[in-house]
Amino acid sequence: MTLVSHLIHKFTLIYLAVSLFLGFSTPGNAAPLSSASSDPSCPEGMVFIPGGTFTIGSDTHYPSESSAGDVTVDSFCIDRHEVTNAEFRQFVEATGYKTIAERPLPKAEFPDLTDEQLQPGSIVFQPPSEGIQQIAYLSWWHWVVGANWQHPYGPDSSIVGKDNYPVVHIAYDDAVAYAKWAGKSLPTEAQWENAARGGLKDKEFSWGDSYSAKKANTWQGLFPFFNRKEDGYLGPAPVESFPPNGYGLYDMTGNVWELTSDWYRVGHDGKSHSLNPLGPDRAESFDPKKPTEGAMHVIKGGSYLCAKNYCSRYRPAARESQAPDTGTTHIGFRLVKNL
Ligand SMILES: [Ca+2]
Ligand SMILES: [Ca+2]
Repeated sequence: MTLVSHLIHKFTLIYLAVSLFLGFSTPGNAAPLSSASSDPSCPEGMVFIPGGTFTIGSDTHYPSESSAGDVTVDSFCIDRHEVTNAEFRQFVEATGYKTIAERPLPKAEFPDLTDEQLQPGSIVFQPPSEGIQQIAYLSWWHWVVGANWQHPYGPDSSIVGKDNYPVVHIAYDDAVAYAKWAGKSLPTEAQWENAARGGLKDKEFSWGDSYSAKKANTWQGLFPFFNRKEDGYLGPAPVESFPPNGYGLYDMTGNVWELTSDWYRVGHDGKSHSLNPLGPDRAESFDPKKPTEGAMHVIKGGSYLCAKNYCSRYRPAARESQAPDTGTTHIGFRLVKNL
């Protein structure tokens, strides 16, 4: 059973199965390894990331991030910011592409659903009503008919005036279609994490060792009830609203989660000392927190919904799993060009 069918059947969202415990702080003590430079082989809007060895994962946070190990990646180029609504619109206008959220659910895959339930839609974050202080686990996610990249919160919402916001409600195949059109690819998890670390070694965050609301768009306060909005944003922010990391990349922490090409399994076992590591094969992809959902991809970086009390995944090592057929209001992507 996929996520979508599960949602529609149960009317309760099981989406990001996240841990409720806090993230732990791990002081690092190393200096920057190197800094990125412009490179003529990188297209406009992309940043050159020098190849090298870095430590992927963490042994002091969520179990899904261990075992940490040294891996090596070749040089590559990566988008300076998350793919924006304006950029995605160019692709749609050039190709006529319809995202998965804009297509009716296939009857063959969901034979038990009525025509009404097969209507196009996507998964939207809806916070509890004001004053409510208890809520069922994960019940802040709702299937909304008519929600898609052009209408992020449903048919009455729009992205007019939001050209430079990250595109959302992008499922994996949508990102792959965009990448093919753009002549680029989705990053592997190793590429993404290396880029997110910004040349720092053994640091908890992409800027150093201490959390800061001023460094990235996350959630300050008790999720999902209270957001103090100390970073200025309740929802997504326009790309490049926060300082770049050491490689000149924006929003590698927070704003929206970013898809990678790796299939998900808990942990990094087997990757240590490898060159350009990939995730497991699709057949081996599994997340025990979501046992009915089959193979899933790794997403990275956390989002504007990540808070200290819940999903403290606004760190380069952090990772989550995401069903390939499903987007949400807080998942987007950026691309790489392999050299
Ligand atoms: Ca925020
Ligand atoms: Ca991001």
